[in-house]
Amino acid sequence: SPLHPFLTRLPKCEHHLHIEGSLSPDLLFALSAKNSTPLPPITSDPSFASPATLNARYAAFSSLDDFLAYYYIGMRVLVTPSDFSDLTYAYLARAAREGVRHAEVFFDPQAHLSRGVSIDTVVSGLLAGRRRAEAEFAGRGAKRLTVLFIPCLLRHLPVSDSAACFELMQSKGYFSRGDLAGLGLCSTELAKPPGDWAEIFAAAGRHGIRRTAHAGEEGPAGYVIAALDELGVSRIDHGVRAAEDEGVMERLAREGVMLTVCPMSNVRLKGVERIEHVPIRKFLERGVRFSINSDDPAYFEGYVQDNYCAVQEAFGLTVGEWRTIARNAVEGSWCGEERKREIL
Ligand code: ES4
Ligand code: ZN
Repeated sequence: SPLHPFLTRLPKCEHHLHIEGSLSPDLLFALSAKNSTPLPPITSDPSFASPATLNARYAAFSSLDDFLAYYYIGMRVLVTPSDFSDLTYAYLARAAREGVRHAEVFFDPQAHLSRGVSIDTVVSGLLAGRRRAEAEFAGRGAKRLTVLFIPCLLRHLPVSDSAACFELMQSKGYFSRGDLAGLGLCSTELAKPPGDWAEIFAAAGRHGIRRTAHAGEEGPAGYVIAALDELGVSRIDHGVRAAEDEGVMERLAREGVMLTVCPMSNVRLKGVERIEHVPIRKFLERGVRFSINSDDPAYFEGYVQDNYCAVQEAFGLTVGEWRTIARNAVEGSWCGEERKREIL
Protein backbone atom coordinates (compact mmCIF):
# COMPACT_ATOMS: atom_id res chain seq x y z
CA SER A 1 0.00 0.00 0.00
CA PRO A 2 1.22 3.55 -0.71
CA LEU A 3 0.36 4.36 2.91
CA HIS A 4 2.87 1.81 4.23
CA PRO A 5 5.64 4.34 5.12
CA PHE A 6 3.00 6.62 6.67
CA LEU A 7 1.71 3.72 8.81
CA THR A 8 5.25 2.91 9.98
CA ARG A 9 5.90 6.55 10.93
CA LEU A 10 2.51 6.97 12.62
CA PRO A 11 3.09 7.03 16.40
CA LYS A 12 1.55 3.74 17.53
CA CYS A 13 0.51 2.30 20.87
CA GLU A 14 0.10 -1.41 21.39
CA HIS A 15 -2.27 -2.39 24.21
CA HIS A 16 -2.98 -6.01 23.45
CA LEU A 17 0.07 -8.21 23.24
CA HIS A 18 0.51 -11.37 25.28
CA ILE A 19 4.26 -11.71 25.77
CA GLU A 20 3.93 -15.52 25.79
CA GLY A 21 2.25 -15.15 22.39
CA SER A 22 5.43 -13.65 20.97
CA LEU A 23 7.25 -17.00 21.42
CA SER A 24 8.09 -18.22 17.91
CA PRO A 25 8.29 -21.93 17.06
CA ASP A 26 12.06 -21.53 16.47
CA LEU A 27 12.62 -20.04 19.92
CA LEU A 28 10.20 -22.59 21.41
CA PHE A 29 12.37 -25.46 20.16
CA ALA A 30 15.60 -23.72 21.17
CA LEU A 31 14.38 -23.08 24.72
CA SER A 32 12.96 -26.59 25.01
CA ALA A 33 16.44 -27.97 24.30
CA LYS A 34 18.17 -25.48 26.60
CA ASN A 35 15.81 -26.00 29.55
CA SER A 36 15.15 -29.73 28.97
CA THR A 37 11.42 -29.08 28.97
CA PRO A 38 9.98 -31.91 26.88
CA LEU A 39 7.34 -31.08 24.30
CA PRO A 40 4.42 -33.50 23.89
CA PRO A 41 5.61 -36.74 22.27
CA ILE A 42 5.19 -36.47 18.53
CA THR A 43 3.17 -39.67 18.63
CA SER A 44 0.38 -37.78 20.41
CA ASP A 45 0.64 -34.63 18.28
CA PRO A 46 2.78 -34.72 15.14
CA SER A 47 2.58 -30.89 14.97
CA PHE A 48 5.43 -30.82 17.51
CA ALA A 49 7.85 -32.55 15.12
CA SER A 50 9.56 -29.28 14.08
CA PRO A 51 9.12 -25.50 13.99
CA ALA A 52 7.78 -25.85 10.44
CA THR A 53 5.08 -28.39 11.34
CA LEU A 54 4.12 -26.29 14.35
CA ASN A 55 3.80 -23.19 12.18
CA ALA A 56 1.61 -25.12 9.75
CA ARG A 57 -0.63 -26.20 12.63
CA TYR A 58 -0.91 -22.58 13.83
CA ALA A 59 -2.28 -21.64 10.39
CA ALA A 60 -5.18 -24.05 10.96
CA PHE A 61 -6.54 -22.99 14.37
CA SER A 62 -10.30 -23.58 14.48
CA SER A 63 -11.19 -21.48 17.53
CA LEU A 64 -9.87 -19.61 20.57
CA ASP A 65 -9.74 -22.82 22.61
CA ASP A 66 -7.92 -24.70 19.84
CA PHE A 67 -5.25 -21.95 19.86
CA LEU A 68 -5.06 -21.76 23.65
CA ALA A 69 -4.12 -25.45 23.93
CA TYR A 70 -0.96 -24.79 21.85
CA TYR A 71 -0.27 -21.47 23.55
CA TYR A 72 -0.23 -23.01 27.04
CA ILE A 73 1.95 -25.95 25.91
CA GLY A 74 4.35 -23.59 24.14
CA MET A 75 5.01 -21.42 27.17
CA ARG A 76 6.19 -24.43 29.22
CA VAL A 77 9.66 -23.80 27.76
CA LEU A 78 9.87 -20.45 29.63
CA VAL A 79 11.66 -21.26 32.89
CA THR A 80 14.35 -18.75 33.94
CA PRO A 81 14.26 -14.97 34.42
CA SER A 82 16.45 -14.60 31.32
CA ASP A 83 13.90 -16.53 29.22
CA PHE A 84 11.29 -13.91 30.12
CA SER A 85 13.78 -11.08 29.77
CA ASP A 86 14.99 -12.19 26.32
CA LEU A 87 11.42 -12.69 25.09
CA THR A 88 10.40 -9.24 26.35
CA TYR A 89 13.44 -7.51 24.88
CA ALA A 90 12.97 -9.19 21.49
CA TYR A 91 9.35 -8.08 21.30
CA LEU A 92 10.16 -4.50 22.38
CA ALA A 93 13.01 -4.21 19.87
CA ARG A 94 10.67 -5.27 17.09
CA ALA A 95 7.88 -2.98 18.30
CA ALA A 96 10.29 -0.02 18.40
CA ARG A 97 11.38 -0.76 14.81
CA GLU A 98 7.72 -0.70 13.77
CA GLY A 99 7.10 2.72 15.32
CA VAL A 100 5.44 1.65 18.59
CA ARG A 101 5.95 4.46 21.14
CA HIS A 102 4.06 2.93 24.02
CA ALA A 103 3.43 -0.77 24.70
CA GLU A 104 1.24 -2.36 27.36
CA VAL A 105 2.26 -5.98 27.67
CA PHE A 106 0.03 -8.77 29.02
CA PHE A 107 1.34 -11.89 30.73
CA ASP A 108 -0.29 -14.93 32.34
CA PRO A 109 1.14 -15.45 35.85
CA GLN A 110 -1.09 -18.44 36.69
CA ALA A 111 0.16 -20.39 33.67
CA HIS A 112 3.68 -20.12 35.07
CA LEU A 113 2.87 -20.55 38.78
CA SER A 114 1.01 -23.78 37.98
CA ARG A 115 4.20 -25.35 36.61
CA GLY A 116 6.44 -24.21 39.44
CA VAL A 117 7.84 -21.00 37.97
CA SER A 118 7.68 -18.30 40.65
CA ILE A 119 6.06 -14.91 40.22
CA ASP A 120 9.43 -13.32 41.06
CA THR A 121 11.06 -15.20 38.18
CA VAL A 122 8.42 -13.97 35.76
CA VAL A 123 8.21 -10.35 36.93
CA SER A 124 11.96 -9.88 37.38
CA GLY A 125 12.46 -11.22 33.83
CA LEU A 126 9.87 -8.86 32.36
CA LEU A 127 11.36 -5.87 34.19
CA ALA A 128 14.90 -6.79 33.08
CA GLY A 129 13.74 -7.04 29.45
CA ARG A 130 12.15 -3.60 29.75
CA ARG A 131 15.28 -2.10 31.34
CA ARG A 132 17.42 -3.39 28.50
CA ALA A 133 15.03 -2.01 25.86
CA GLU A 134 14.67 1.36 27.60
CA ALA A 135 18.43 1.73 27.88
CA GLU A 136 18.79 1.03 24.19
CA PHE A 137 16.02 3.39 23.09
CA ALA A 138 16.65 6.16 25.62
CA GLY A 139 17.77 9.42 24.08
CA ARG A 140 15.18 9.19 21.32
CA GLY A 141 13.00 11.76 23.11
CA ALA A 142 9.37 11.51 22.07
CA LYS A 143 10.34 8.59 19.83
CA ARG A 144 11.44 6.46 22.73
CA LEU A 145 9.40 3.47 23.82
CA THR A 146 7.55 3.33 27.14
CA VAL A 147 6.36 -0.02 28.48
CA LEU A 148 3.78 -1.15 31.06
CA PHE A 149 3.01 -4.69 32.23
CA ILE A 150 -0.47 -6.09 32.92
CA PRO A 151 -1.03 -9.56 34.44
CA CYS A 152 -4.13 -11.35 33.16
CA LEU A 153 -6.16 -13.69 35.34
CA LEU A 154 -7.15 -16.89 33.52
CA ARG A 155 -10.75 -17.90 32.98
CA HIS A 156 -10.10 -21.58 32.28
CA LEU A 157 -8.92 -22.05 35.89
CA PRO A 158 -11.16 -21.85 38.98
CA VAL A 159 -11.97 -18.33 40.22
CA SER A 160 -10.26 -19.31 43.50
CA ASP A 161 -6.98 -19.72 41.57
CA SER A 162 -7.39 -16.18 40.19
CA ALA A 163 -8.04 -14.87 43.70
CA ALA A 164 -4.92 -16.57 45.07
CA CYS A 165 -2.83 -15.17 42.22
CA PHE A 166 -4.15 -11.64 42.76
CA GLU A 167 -3.44 -11.91 46.51
CA LEU A 168 0.09 -13.10 45.77
CA MET A 169 0.77 -10.16 43.44
CA GLN A 170 -0.68 -7.75 46.01
CA SER A 171 1.49 -9.23 48.77
CA LYS A 172 4.57 -8.64 46.62
CA GLY A 173 3.63 -4.97 46.27
CA TYR A 174 3.88 -5.11 42.47
CA PHE A 175 0.88 -2.83 41.86
CA SER A 176 1.66 -0.29 44.59
CA ARG A 177 5.28 -0.09 43.39
CA GLY A 178 4.13 0.40 39.80
CA ASP A 179 5.92 -2.68 38.45
CA LEU A 180 2.50 -3.82 37.23
CA ALA A 181 0.18 -1.19 35.74
CA GLY A 182 -3.22 -2.85 36.02
CA LEU A 183 -5.18 -6.09 36.00
CA GLY A 184 -6.52 -8.04 33.01
CA LEU A 185 -8.65 -11.13 32.37
CA CYS A 186 -8.21 -13.53 29.47
CA SER A 187 -8.25 -17.12 28.17
CA THR A 188 -11.37 -19.10 27.18
CA GLU A 189 -14.50 -16.93 27.08
CA LEU A 190 -17.63 -18.92 26.26
CA ALA A 191 -19.49 -20.07 29.41
CA LYS A 192 -17.19 -17.89 31.55
CA PRO A 193 -19.27 -14.77 32.30
CA PRO A 194 -17.19 -11.82 33.55
CA GLY A 195 -19.27 -11.49 36.74
CA ASP A 196 -17.65 -14.60 38.21
CA TRP A 197 -14.50 -12.45 38.69
CA ALA A 198 -16.42 -9.49 40.18
CA GLU A 199 -15.13 -9.87 43.75
CA ILE A 200 -11.49 -9.94 42.69
CA PHE A 201 -11.93 -6.97 40.37
CA ALA A 202 -13.78 -5.05 43.08
CA ALA A 203 -10.84 -5.62 45.43
CA ALA A 204 -8.49 -4.36 42.71
CA GLY A 205 -10.71 -1.30 42.27
CA ARG A 206 -10.57 -0.54 46.00
CA HIS A 207 -6.78 -0.46 45.69
CA GLY A 208 -6.96 1.95 42.77
CA ILE A 209 -5.78 -0.66 40.26
CA ARG A 210 -6.87 -0.09 36.65
CA ARG A 211 -8.75 -2.95 35.05
CA THR A 212 -9.36 -4.40 31.59
CA ALA A 213 -10.84 -7.68 30.36
CA HIS A 214 -11.05 -9.73 27.19
CA ALA A 215 -14.75 -9.64 26.25
CA GLY A 216 -16.78 -9.96 23.07
CA GLU A 217 -14.09 -11.97 21.29
CA GLU A 218 -16.04 -15.23 21.06
CA GLY A 219 -18.55 -14.24 23.73
CA PRO A 220 -21.66 -12.13 23.09
CA ALA A 221 -22.01 -8.33 23.27
CA GLY A 222 -23.66 -8.79 26.68
CA TYR A 223 -20.30 -9.91 28.08
CA VAL A 224 -18.88 -6.50 27.10
CA ILE A 225 -21.59 -4.82 29.19
CA ALA A 226 -21.00 -7.29 32.03
CA ALA A 227 -17.27 -6.49 32.01
CA LEU A 228 -18.06 -2.76 32.29
CA ASP A 229 -20.78 -3.08 34.93
CA GLU A 230 -19.55 -6.02 37.01
CA LEU A 231 -15.76 -5.71 36.72
CA GLY A 232 -15.42 -1.93 36.47
CA VAL A 233 -13.04 -2.15 33.53
CA SER A 234 -12.02 1.05 31.75
CA ARG A 235 -11.11 -0.79 28.54
CA ILE A 236 -12.26 -3.85 26.65
CA ASP A 237 -9.88 -6.27 24.95
CA HIS A 238 -11.22 -7.38 21.53
CA GLY A 239 -14.87 -6.34 22.00
CA VAL A 240 -15.58 -6.92 18.32
CA ARG A 241 -18.89 -8.65 19.00
CA ALA A 242 -20.14 -5.32 20.43
CA ALA A 243 -20.75 -4.49 16.76
CA GLU A 244 -23.76 -6.83 16.86
CA ASP A 245 -25.60 -4.47 19.23
CA GLU A 246 -26.21 -0.79 18.41
CA GLY A 247 -27.00 -0.04 22.06
CA VAL A 248 -23.70 -1.48 23.23
CA MET A 249 -21.75 0.52 20.62
CA GLU A 250 -23.63 3.67 21.61
CA ARG A 251 -22.61 3.18 25.24
CA LEU A 252 -18.95 2.49 24.33
CA ALA A 253 -18.90 5.66 22.21
CA ARG A 254 -20.64 7.77 24.88
CA GLU A 255 -18.31 6.62 27.67
CA GLY A 256 -15.17 6.75 25.52
CA VAL A 257 -14.32 3.12 26.28
CA MET A 258 -11.47 1.93 24.05
CA LEU A 259 -11.54 -1.52 22.45
CA THR A 260 -8.16 -3.16 21.83
CA VAL A 261 -8.98 -4.78 18.49
CA CYS A 262 -6.77 -7.57 17.05
CA PRO A 263 -7.73 -8.04 13.38
CA MET A 264 -5.34 -10.84 12.34
CA SER A 265 -6.12 -12.72 15.56
CA ASN A 266 -9.85 -12.58 14.80
CA VAL A 267 -9.25 -14.07 11.36
CA ARG A 268 -6.89 -16.80 12.59
CA LEU A 269 -9.26 -17.86 15.40
CA LYS A 270 -12.25 -17.85 13.04
CA GLY A 271 -14.16 -15.04 14.72
CA VAL A 272 -14.44 -13.52 11.24
CA GLU A 273 -13.76 -15.02 7.83
CA ARG A 274 -11.65 -12.11 6.55
CA ILE A 275 -10.20 -8.82 7.83
CA GLU A 276 -12.96 -7.06 5.86
CA HIS A 277 -15.43 -8.50 8.37
CA VAL A 278 -13.74 -6.95 11.42
CA PRO A 279 -16.14 -4.09 12.28
CA ILE A 280 -13.56 -1.33 11.79
CA ARG A 281 -15.81 0.79 9.58
CA LYS A 282 -18.76 0.42 11.93
CA PHE A 283 -16.68 1.47 14.95
CA LEU A 284 -15.35 4.51 13.09
CA GLU A 285 -18.88 5.52 12.01
CA ARG A 286 -20.35 5.08 15.51
CA GLY A 287 -17.47 6.86 17.26
CA VAL A 288 -16.35 3.73 19.12
CA ARG A 289 -12.68 4.19 20.02
CA PHE A 290 -10.26 1.38 19.31
CA SER A 291 -6.58 0.56 18.95
CA ILE A 292 -5.10 -2.01 16.55
CA ASN A 293 -2.99 -4.77 18.05
CA SER A 294 -1.26 -8.08 17.35
CA ASP A 295 -2.45 -10.22 20.34
CA ASP A 296 -0.17 -13.28 19.84
CA PRO A 297 2.05 -12.35 16.90
CA ALA A 298 4.12 -15.55 16.79
CA TYR A 299 0.96 -17.66 16.63
CA PHE A 300 -0.99 -15.47 14.20
CA GLU A 301 2.07 -14.53 12.10
CA GLY A 302 1.60 -10.79 12.27
CA TYR A 303 3.13 -8.06 14.39
CA VAL A 304 1.53 -4.64 14.89
CA GLN A 305 2.66 -3.22 11.56
CA ASP A 306 1.22 -6.25 9.74
CA ASN A 307 -2.10 -5.63 11.47
CA TYR A 308 -2.13 -1.93 10.49
CA CYS A 309 -1.33 -2.85 6.89
CA ALA A 310 -3.97 -5.59 6.79
CA VAL A 311 -6.58 -3.08 7.98
CA GLN A 312 -5.46 -0.57 5.36
CA GLU A 313 -5.61 -3.20 2.59
CA ALA A 314 -9.12 -4.17 3.66
CA PHE A 315 -10.63 -0.75 4.36
CA GLY A 316 -8.59 1.83 2.46
CA LEU A 317 -8.78 4.36 5.31
CA THR A 318 -7.83 8.02 4.86
CA VAL A 319 -4.84 9.68 6.50
CA GLY A 320 -7.35 11.57 8.67
CA GLU A 321 -9.00 8.34 9.82
CA TRP A 322 -5.59 6.90 10.69
CA ARG A 323 -4.73 10.00 12.71
CA THR A 324 -7.99 9.57 14.64
CA ILE A 325 -7.16 5.92 15.33
CA ALA A 326 -3.64 6.84 16.48
CA ARG A 327 -4.91 9.67 18.71
CA ASN A 328 -7.57 7.47 20.32
CA ALA A 329 -4.93 4.82 20.98
CA VAL A 330 -2.72 7.34 22.77
CA GLU A 331 -5.64 8.71 24.82
CA GLY A 332 -6.77 5.20 25.81
CA SER A 333 -3.30 4.33 27.09
CA TRP A 334 -2.50 3.90 30.78
CA CYS A 335 0.64 6.06 30.65
CA GLY A 336 0.63 9.51 32.25
CA GLU A 337 -0.87 12.59 30.59
CA GLU A 338 2.60 14.03 30.10
CA ARG A 339 3.74 11.01 28.10
CA LYS A 340 0.51 11.09 26.06
CA ARG A 341 1.19 14.68 25.03
CA GLU A 342 4.76 13.74 24.19
CA ILE A 343 3.64 10.94 21.85
CA LEU A 344 1.01 13.13 20.17
C1 ES4 B 1 -5.63 -14.79 23.92
CL1 ES4 B 1 -6.55 -14.22 21.46
C2 ES4 B 1 -6.74 -14.50 23.15
N1 ES4 B 1 -7.97 -14.50 23.68
C3 ES4 B 1 -8.11 -14.77 24.97
N2 ES4 B 1 -7.09 -15.06 25.77
C4 ES4 B 1 -5.86 -15.07 25.25
N3 ES4 B 1 -4.66 -15.32 25.80
C5 ES4 B 1 -3.73 -15.21 24.86
N4 ES4 B 1 -4.31 -14.90 23.70
ZN1 ZN C 1 -5.64 -11.39 23.86
